[in-house]
Amino acid sequence: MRNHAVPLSNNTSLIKWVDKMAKLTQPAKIHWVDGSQEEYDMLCQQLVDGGTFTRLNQELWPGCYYAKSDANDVARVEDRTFICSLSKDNAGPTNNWENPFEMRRKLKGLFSGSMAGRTMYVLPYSMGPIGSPMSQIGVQLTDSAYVVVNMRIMARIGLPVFQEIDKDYKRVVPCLHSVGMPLAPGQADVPWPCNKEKYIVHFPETREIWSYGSGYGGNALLGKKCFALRIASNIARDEGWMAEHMLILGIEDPQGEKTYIAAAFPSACGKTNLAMLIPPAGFEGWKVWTVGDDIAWIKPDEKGRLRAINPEAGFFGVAPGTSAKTNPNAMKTLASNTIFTNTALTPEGGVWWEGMTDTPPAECLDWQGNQWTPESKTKAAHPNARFTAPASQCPSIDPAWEDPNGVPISAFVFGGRRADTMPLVYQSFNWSSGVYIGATMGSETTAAAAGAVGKVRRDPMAMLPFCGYHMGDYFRHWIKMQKGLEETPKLFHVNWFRKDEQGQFLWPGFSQNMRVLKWIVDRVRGRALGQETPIGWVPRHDDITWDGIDFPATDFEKLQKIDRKAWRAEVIQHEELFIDLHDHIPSEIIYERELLICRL
Ligand code: TSX
Ligand code: MN
Repeated sequence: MRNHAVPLSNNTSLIKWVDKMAKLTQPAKIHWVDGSQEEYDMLCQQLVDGGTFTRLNQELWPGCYYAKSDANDVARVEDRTFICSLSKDNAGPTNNWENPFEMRRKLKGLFSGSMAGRTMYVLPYSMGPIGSPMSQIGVQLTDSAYVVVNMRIMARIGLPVFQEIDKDYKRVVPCLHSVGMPLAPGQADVPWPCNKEKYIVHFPETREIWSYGSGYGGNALLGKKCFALRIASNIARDEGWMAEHMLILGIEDPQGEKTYIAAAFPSACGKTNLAMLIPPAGFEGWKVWTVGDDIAWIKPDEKGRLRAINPEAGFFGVAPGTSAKTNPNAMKTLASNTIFTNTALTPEGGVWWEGMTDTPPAECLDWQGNQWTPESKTKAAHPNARFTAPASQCPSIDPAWEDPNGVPISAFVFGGRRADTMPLVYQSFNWSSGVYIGATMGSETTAAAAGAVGKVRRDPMAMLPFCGYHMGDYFRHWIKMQKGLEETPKLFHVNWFRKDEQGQFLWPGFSQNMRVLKWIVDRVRGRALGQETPIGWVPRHDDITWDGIDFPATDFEKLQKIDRKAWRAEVIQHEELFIDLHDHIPSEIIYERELLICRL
């Protein structure tokens, strides 16, 4: 077997940094990650032996593993997430900020000896296809084998990335990660090491990430939220491109013409379900292709058109609610070679979660390892239980999903969970009024999230927790992006969640959303008509294709109703967010608000 301690790169600054961080963190061993299947299998076996992983029944779930996290390490920790720019003003009021020099001092203390008794993995990764001009490279030093095997699914890792680094023309983003639980000599490990003190820290100017105390998801898989959104949003702003919290999908019509859209939704809106939509009856010959379900990097090409890549290679999806009914493509994607975290474990060695099947298993072990039956008062799976599954296994994965030049984007769609006010779909008048729509979007809180249920929480472009700089400057960057474009994507807003007076959903959602996607495609292609309203262009009943469903025009009117009274209240709420950001808000946004008020 290869000696894992031997560096797999000859980049001297990388080797020096690894040495320096090893001196700080004091690991027992260093392992340079080559990314091979053999290495993956070896690490998974090691995780099984250590009690972190349970190998699932290989007949039912080939290549799949199951992990339970510590109960204090189940989600991203926004209150422990910091943007440490030189000036506090650069981070803005929506991010936690600390002086970078003080933060560095604090982190050095925390990381000092933090990997004792453990292996430090040197994990190179590419966000985006290796060698793509739109890709970015990071190296994560981590003391978690769980992180390494998850990152192998979520990103391109290993030898080919070291080769890119050795070409020495791309800057590498250094990422240091420790679960923060050093082992004294002879001390036994636990299945899910972590620390109750957590720090997820970004240094935007030096493009560095330091993460301490957590092994879970976005806290620990640093390529995803930390790099591909928080650090990349800074790089993108400086270089004139966009790092967005968006799914990317392609809609193919019966003539084979393809239209790509990128869509931003806050959590609990079913982003992954939309990315993998299967058209309903009545849409024979139509096909939806998946490029990505979470993050889009978008850049103008030489023709002045925006093109997007999915920087990720896998789906880190919320398991509860995912089923053969809500998302058959996701179920097929996660049927093999998938890591499940915090779902329930069935007696036959399978996984289960709320919403997966109509009838729960008669008994299982819940996400904390306790006996669970359908009579239990608690949930079998944690509401934030996840699957880590390879994108390549998705039946609807787009043939161009790894195109190094990305796919051309014709429309941006914003959305939220709104019981009232917001119609099923509308189109902005132009770019700046669309940016206003994205900047003011919001979603009603569900039981899964903290805070009062049913209150609208503003989440501009679904980027509030992920923008690595001042949100007002981010709006300005959006406004600016139109300049220099030959073809401007059209901007839309959708709401699958409007309710009637009885509290019933007015729209069947899921595959039926195809009807909305088709209207969007028709608008982009200059085909469909619509109607002008104070908030934008909307479809009339006849502008939507209703083949295969009986959807009365009166119901459609309720779905699309623009209630001027509700909209006046809405516009006043917009102001609340803007007050926080006022000294950085671009004037276009202020003017758009005035125009909206005038039209109302
Ligand atoms: O993902 C959802 N989408 C997008 C699908 C492409 N969900 C689930 C959200 C939680 C993550 C939806 N829920 C959608 C939707 O379009 N719509 C709804 C609301 C809804 C729920 C159930 C029904 C109708 C609407 N109907 C029945 O249960 C029969
Ligand atoms: Mn996300």
